[in-house]
Amino acid sequence: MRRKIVAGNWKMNNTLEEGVVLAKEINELVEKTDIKDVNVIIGTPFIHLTEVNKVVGDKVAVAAQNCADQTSGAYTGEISAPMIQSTGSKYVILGHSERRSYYGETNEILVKKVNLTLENNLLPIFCIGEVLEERQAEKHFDVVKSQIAEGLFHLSADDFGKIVLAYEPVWAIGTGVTASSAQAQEMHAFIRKTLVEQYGEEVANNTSILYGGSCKPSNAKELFANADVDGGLIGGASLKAEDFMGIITAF
Ligand code: 3PY
Repeated sequence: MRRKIVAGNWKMNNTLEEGVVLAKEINELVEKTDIKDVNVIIGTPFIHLTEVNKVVGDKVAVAAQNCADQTSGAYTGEISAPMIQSTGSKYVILGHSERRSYYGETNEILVKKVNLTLENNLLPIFCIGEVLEERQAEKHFDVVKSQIAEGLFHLSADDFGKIVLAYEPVWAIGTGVTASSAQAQEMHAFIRKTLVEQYGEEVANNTSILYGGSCKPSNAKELFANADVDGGLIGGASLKAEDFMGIITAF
């Protein structure tokens, strides 16, 4: 059975103090609400990981938003998977479109990051998605398929089983534009079919595929009602505890 997941992506927001306050607020709301079987994750900047892990209970897991493509050594400014693991975090968001486009993250680099994440007992939330021009040129299915194949299909079925996928159409990130519920379902179903072809029905049916890109309390219900949408990777709306809860309770 695949898991329902709502993961926040705080991006580069919040001082350490602000982040701890927000994490406490989210944790409190999650603890007092009957959220049934939804896995809640908060993806914080690196500086928050240790402190946020101290203030959340076992209903909230913590994710880093990136990791280095090396384990240790002379890589000034980088944070490695073993370092993330030592903070008590469980997940690493990898391949977000902002990292792909602003920091030149290629599928080749992502293969190294995925491998290091898994080797260090962390679970990747692997982001994929097309830019507007690719959708307009009707290349969106090919783009997403090749991001998955080049970034992840070197994995054994066992390791692939640890991956959470997040489909984030780049044209919907930070723009206020959301993919329609039908567009999201169409792509998620395509992704699942791609996984069936590579790993078979069981692995494909057990993989959580999240939708990301301007997901908010007002549209989450409709998006999550789709058969192949297993939750969301949430940007701006994860920065306010009430909004984030509005999405967590939208299933
Ligand atoms: C967004 O919702 O804007 C995101 O990029 C989530 O990762």
